[in-house]
Amino acid sequence: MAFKSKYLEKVMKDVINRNPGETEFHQAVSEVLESLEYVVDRHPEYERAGLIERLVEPERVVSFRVPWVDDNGKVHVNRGFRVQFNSAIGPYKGGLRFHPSVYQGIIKFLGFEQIFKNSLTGLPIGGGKGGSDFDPKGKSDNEVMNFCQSFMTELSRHIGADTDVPAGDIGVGAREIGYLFGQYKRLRNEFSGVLTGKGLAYGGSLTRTEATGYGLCYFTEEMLKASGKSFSGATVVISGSGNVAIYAAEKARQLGAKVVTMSDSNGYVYDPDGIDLPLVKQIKEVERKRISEYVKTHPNAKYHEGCEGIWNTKCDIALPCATQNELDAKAAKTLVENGCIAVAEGANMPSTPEAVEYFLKNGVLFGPAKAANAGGVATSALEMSQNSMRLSWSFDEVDAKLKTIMSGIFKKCESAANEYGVPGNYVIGANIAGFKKVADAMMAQGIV
Ligand code: NDP
Ligand code: 2IT
Repeated sequence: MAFKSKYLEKVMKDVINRNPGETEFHQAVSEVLESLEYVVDRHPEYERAGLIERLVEPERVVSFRVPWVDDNGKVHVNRGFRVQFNSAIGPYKGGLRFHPSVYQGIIKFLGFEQIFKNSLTGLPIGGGKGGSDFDPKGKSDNEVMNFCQSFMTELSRHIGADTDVPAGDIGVGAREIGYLFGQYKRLRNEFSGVLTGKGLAYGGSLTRTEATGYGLCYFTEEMLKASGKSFSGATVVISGSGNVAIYAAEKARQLGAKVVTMSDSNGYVYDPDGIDLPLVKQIKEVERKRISEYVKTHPNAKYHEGCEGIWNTKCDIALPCATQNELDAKAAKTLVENGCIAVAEGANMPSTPEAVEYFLKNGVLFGPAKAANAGGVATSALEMSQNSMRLSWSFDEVDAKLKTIMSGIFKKCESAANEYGVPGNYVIGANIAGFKKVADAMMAQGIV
């Protein structure tokens, strides 16, 4: 992590010293600051205004106790977070993650990434993220409801339709959003668009469920098209089997590709005939079971324990859609050796910095998370628009807007990369394009 700019070097050092142990947060900041080397040289006014120092310090961090009672009457205590990172261009916006690995460093990395992602969408949303170390796996619906109600009882003090609008992420889907929304409405006596990803019966938007996965494929298709390639006839490896993975697989197939893998945190399935998506939806969305169930009805498919082996599968396109740092340098090398031409990140920060560097050095088309997976939050912003208007758009209307937004994001990444002399480097392109709008707004609003 050697910076040419003394200013950025100092900011990075301070981030490490002031946020001890938050390694994922350090990683996310370091990746953005590396791209900003290109910008700070041209804009000395940023240093005078302490702009980068302010950007890396959340506007507000809320951490709270979440007590809840299980079905046997036993009391549990989890920890809840909401990091309101940056509101320069709109109300804080970003998901909630419920997973045992959650601690402040994870929520801060996600909230920091969200600032630039949300800016890239072109819509008026600031950056935030929240969550808890609660594990919904193996809990009854009643236990999940008890937890969500307790979590919202505190969170409701800090959010609002014009202040901060949470949504889903790992472990938070339609069920959890429903319980959270119900509790907010009850506490505030207010029916508002305070959460997105809501059910269609109570203010949700069509296409939101599909949006991150579909958007990922729209972005990837644009990236492929710019190099004269496409999804058509391609073999695709997808990791994860949650919301993002499932709808990425659905769209990749619609675009003519064959998806051969899906995974969960226990292992992965390889199906040479192409993944049977209705079955995956049944196992994961309806029954909430493990992906290993898949092979019980598909004798041609093979289940492998452990997740790392998934990247040894020969493919043209890889879409990591599970979690952070799931794809390392060794995996990147294997993918390249096996002829992979494109990687686009459905998950947030799934590739390690070394893997990203390897892809870029070896001419792999690389779509970074904050651009490639922005379709989810963009459609959340469309849900907010519909809530404000008290109207609902059709599936096709929202899908068409999503497609336009994703191709707009690709163009922003492409042209920023060209402008700064690194054509094809969409990592630098996304970071700079996302940063600029936020920086302009922060400069205009004074020292706040
Ligand atoms: P889900 O909870 O629906 O699915 C998560 C999937 O990833 C599951 O298959 C899960 O397996 C797997 N997974 C989770 N943690 C790990 C881990 N530590 N190691 C291996 N596999 C793991 O979440 P989403 O699909 O919503 O989110 C997936 C990724 O996409 C995350 O990085 C999220 O931040 C990102 N994202 C989500 C958006 C959204 O709209 N939902 C928008 C943009 C990005 P298991 O069931 O075993 O836990
Ligand atoms: O990482 C993400 O962009 C999300 N989890 C979606 C956030 C949102 O507000 O829809």
